[in-house]
Amino acid sequence: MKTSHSERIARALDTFRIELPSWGFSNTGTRFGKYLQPAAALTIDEKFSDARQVHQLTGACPTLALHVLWDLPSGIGDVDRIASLAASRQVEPGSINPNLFEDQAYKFGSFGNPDERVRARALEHARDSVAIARRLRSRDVVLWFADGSNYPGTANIRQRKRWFEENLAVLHSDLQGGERLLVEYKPFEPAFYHTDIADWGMALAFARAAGPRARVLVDTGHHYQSQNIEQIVSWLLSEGMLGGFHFNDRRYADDDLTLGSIDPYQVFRIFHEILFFEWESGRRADIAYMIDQSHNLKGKIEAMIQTVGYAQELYAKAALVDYEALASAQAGCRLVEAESVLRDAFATDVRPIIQDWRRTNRLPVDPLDAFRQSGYLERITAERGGRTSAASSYA
Ligand code: PSV
Ligand code: MN
Repeated sequence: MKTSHSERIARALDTFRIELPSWGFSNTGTRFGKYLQPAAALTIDEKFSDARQVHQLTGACPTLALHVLWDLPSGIGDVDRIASLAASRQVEPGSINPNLFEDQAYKFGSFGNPDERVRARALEHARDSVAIARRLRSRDVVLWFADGSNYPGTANIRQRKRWFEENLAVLHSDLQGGERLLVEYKPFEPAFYHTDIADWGMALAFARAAGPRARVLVDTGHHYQSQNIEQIVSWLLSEGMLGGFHFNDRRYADDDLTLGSIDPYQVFRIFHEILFFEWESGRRADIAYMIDQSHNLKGKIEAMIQTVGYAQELYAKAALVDYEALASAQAGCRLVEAESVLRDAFATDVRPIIQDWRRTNRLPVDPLDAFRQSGYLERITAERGGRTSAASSYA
């Protein structure tokens, strides 16, 4: 007997977790400036507190990604404070993100900098980040490099690749047990001629060169227009090298728009490839799902709650794909039938089933409405609103 839609969705949502980014709760902007929000979090305590709201209302976000420079400015010296904040807010520290791009020393790169002293300094910061992750019992260190160049001929691309490989191998040798390095790629910004890890192939090569505990991280905003992201996902799954996601949507480039707000079908297709892989292989893909969005105009906590809801919806739709029917239609080259299997799942209105799942799990049926009714926003706006400081980070 086939499992019902409700059972399939409940099984999918019971295990679906998505990490929140600490930087998503603070004031951010574009290179043209910031519009400050009175309720934005300025301190790490406030970021944990806001993350807790999102987790309590959605039940899906037990961890908060931390950016070392922004959240642990004293590095390892901040670990005890973070650990006790996390315990009191009941949100665990999530992935640890070294910052290898804001210091003036990194003007011409970090791991790829021609100056050996800068490469050593960048490595030291990354190693500190591994130590921080261990102390906080965080599994993943996420490496994103702004390294690259703006003009042809100005950088020795092959030499920089070797320098990256050297530092990554040393960093990897620090890892123990289940600890992982996730290598993120991005083809543009802040460098506009070449970036040292421009695409998934380069990230894969670096992850492999680093060692067995390294994987690739796919940030959905870090692709060229119309790139087939779900194919990249399938390949990384098949290679056993997909470590995690930074989810966001985009219209043009790395726009940090709400997941699924522009192209929900693409997010569905990504989730489908993962769940199809799990069905075929009979095992769960070990993937860290994370949000990487900084909202300039939307209320930050509302935007996160909305994002988690969209993620759950699209994941639930993907869980409805009839794999037997799909596999059979694919094998028989019945194209219209195969495509329709996906379209049928995508077209299903899963919202009532998700509401039931929330009821069963003693969660608010409408998390956004519950947030608006809770008075939390009014309270933090009053408490935080008097501050004029713009001392928060860009993302
Ligand atoms: C870079 O665009 C990125 O996607 C990296 O993941 C950073 O850690 C994050 O955004 C915040 O700047
Ligand atoms: Mn990212």
